[in-house]
Amino acid sequence: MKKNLKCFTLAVAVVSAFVFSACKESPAKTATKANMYFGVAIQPGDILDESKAKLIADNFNAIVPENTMKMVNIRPTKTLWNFSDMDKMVDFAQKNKMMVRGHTFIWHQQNSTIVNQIKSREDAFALINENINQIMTRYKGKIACYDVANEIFNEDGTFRKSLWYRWCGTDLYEEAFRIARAADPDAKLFLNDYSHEEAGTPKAEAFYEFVKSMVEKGVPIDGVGFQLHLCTDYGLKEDALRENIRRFAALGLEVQFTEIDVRMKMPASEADVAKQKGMYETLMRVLKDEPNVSTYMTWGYTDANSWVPATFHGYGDAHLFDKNLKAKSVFDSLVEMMRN
Ligand code: 9MR
Repeated sequence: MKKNLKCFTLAVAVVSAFVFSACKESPAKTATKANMYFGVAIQPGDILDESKAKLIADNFNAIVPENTMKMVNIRPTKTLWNFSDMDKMVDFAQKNKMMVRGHTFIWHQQNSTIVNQIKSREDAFALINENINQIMTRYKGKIACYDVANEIFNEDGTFRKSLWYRWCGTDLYEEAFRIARAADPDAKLFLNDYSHEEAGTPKAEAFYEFVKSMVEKGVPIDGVGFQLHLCTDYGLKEDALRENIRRFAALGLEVQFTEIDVRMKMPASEADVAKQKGMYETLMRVLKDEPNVSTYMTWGYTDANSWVPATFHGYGDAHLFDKNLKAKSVFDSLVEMMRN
């Protein structure tokens, strides 16, 4: 009798575990149901490792190559195109029904040595034209949106004196959007930047005015990227963020949160951990409220492999999964917010 009871209890436990796991929806699915993109920047190794690939596919419904599509990697020399890592990422995304962001065509960093051969404005236009056409033709219908240009402003609101700007002024930026529109008319085209998310700063104002002028001239731009590399030391001014988002909405533009992370001074205090959670949550709440925001991309998923400590010495733990790839409570909270 006792043995029968034991068997019965065991059977009930097994069945309930099965039912529970069958019903438990993955965060990726939750995001899709919520009609939003919850994504992550990945590196080629992430999808070669089975357990990391599963973690990414289960928890996110969008990806962006952290470095793979940058010129230095995808076109290391004039005649050498290295599409293999990008192809793998795009295949991975297709298999798992994930959206892909393309990042990025025009930037002042991670260019290949081809740029040293630029001797004229025409050379600069020709190179960007080739790069955009090659990449967007190859991934037509598979990459949903692109950062056509990235980080073209300084903090004081002047244009960054990159090699692109020195050769072409702002003409190249605008032309790149036209080239991209022609290459894949269905892809959405973005201008992306950091520290311009809160209305009222010199950079935010200059960025907005430039984008407004593009819209007025009929340059084919669909939206703007707010990178949102945040730090608990500075917090986040929600009102100024919303004000900025709304003025882009008034121009008919989408805003995507493109590179979210929230770094903390290490070792992190309990207060900072709570503040970090609050900042991630604020962004999710803003996304849910503002109709022209539906993309929440995080810049890397784990503290084990992060660009943050190398760039901001003494800072870290900026991501949603810890060094052991365990989801932090902030991650669960974001999923809960997407669910409701
Ligand atoms: O995360 C990227 C890191 O691995 C690279 O070494 C670095 C090179 O500058 O670029 C990082 O990604 C940047 C992104 O492309 C644009 N916005 C800022 C990101 C963090 O620096």
